Amino acid sequence: MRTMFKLPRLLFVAGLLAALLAACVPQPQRFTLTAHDMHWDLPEIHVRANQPVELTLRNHGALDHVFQIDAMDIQVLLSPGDVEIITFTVDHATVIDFICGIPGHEEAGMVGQIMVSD
Ligand SMILES: [Cu+2]
Repeated sequence: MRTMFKLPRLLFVAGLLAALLAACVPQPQRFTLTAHDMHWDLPEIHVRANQPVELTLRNHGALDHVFQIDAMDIQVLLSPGDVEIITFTVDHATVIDFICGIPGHEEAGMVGQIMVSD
C-alpha cells in the first residue's frame, strides 16, 4: 500500500524543484531601442549588473543604421524596418556608450549610454 503514494509525492517534489529553479534563474531585463533618422529613442538605458539584458533593436527610419558598442565588440546592421534581438550580461557597474556606426550618424546625435548598476 505504501508504494501507491510514492509516485504522486515524487511528482510533487519535482514540481516544487522546477518552481524553485525558475525563481532562481534571473529574468532578462527587456528593452526596445528604436533607431530614427537621426536619433535613438532611448538616450539612456538603466540595467543591473549580472542579469542578462535582452535588447530589441528596431529601425523606424528610412536609412540604414548600425547599433554599435565598441567596448563589447557589438555591431548590428539595421536596415529600414528591421528588428533584431541581442542579449548580453555586464558583470560590473559601469557606463557603456552606444552609437550608430554609419559614418556621420554619431556626429548627428545617434549616441546613447547603458548605465549599469550593481
Ligand atoms: Cu544611424
